[in-house]
Amino acid sequence: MGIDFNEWKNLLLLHKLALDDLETKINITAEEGKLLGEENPIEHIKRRIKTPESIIDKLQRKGLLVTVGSAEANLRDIAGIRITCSFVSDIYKLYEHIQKRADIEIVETKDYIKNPKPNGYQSLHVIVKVNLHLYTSIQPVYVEVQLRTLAMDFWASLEHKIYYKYDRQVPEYLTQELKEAAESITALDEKMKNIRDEVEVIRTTTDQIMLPL
Ligand code: 0O2
Repeated sequence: MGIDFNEWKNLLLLHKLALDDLETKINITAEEGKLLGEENPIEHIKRRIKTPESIIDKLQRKGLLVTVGSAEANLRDIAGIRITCSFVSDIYKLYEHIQKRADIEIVETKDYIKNPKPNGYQSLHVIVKVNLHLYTSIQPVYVEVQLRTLAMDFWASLEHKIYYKYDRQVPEYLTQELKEAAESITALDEKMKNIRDEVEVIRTTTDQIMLPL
């Protein structure tokens, strides 16, 4: 039986609007940071809305009722936003900011940076609830926010391609290599942080020397 796209249209539209809303909030924060002379913690933002096929697939995998109502009640990642940062510290800085905001409610946090998945996957996952102010009502909508570094993103996108290329049955030697690559990613993130800290020390020392007496 085919999918009745009309049935899903409203659900997907709500999630699109929630993404618009959240992305604007995050961009305002980044712009404000620039005004205050801070470095922008965000490298880039990507967003996606699950297709009806992928929503149905997930409901079936979880043994849930395959209806629009069931998707709305049970899934919290129909809308997803991925924020890529240069440094791990930027991720936690943004996370703290989201925690403090009164207009975004954090519902669940999964820290795969402090506790990577067994395959090496790293990211900070945060399910948030935004209240969408519509004409006639205020509609709560869930969005999955994934925060990761550029290096983590590089790893995850390659792993994702390999996972689907091998139809979820990745050969053991590749799994092992991906795990090793994930360890290198952690080491690289740490090294980049140290370089940034060193540059920061030089910059503040130079600023002090340049200060008029
Ligand atoms: P897509 O195409 O990105 O939307 P749940 O959502 O609770 O049923 P789970 O696994 O507990 O399932 O959720 P979790 O851990 O928060 O991960 C959900 C999303 O994180 C995935 O979405 C991926 O985007 C990403 N992710 C999680 N684990 C991995 C991994 O091992 N490798 C890569 N590359 N990405 C991962 P979707 O819906 O699977 O896919």
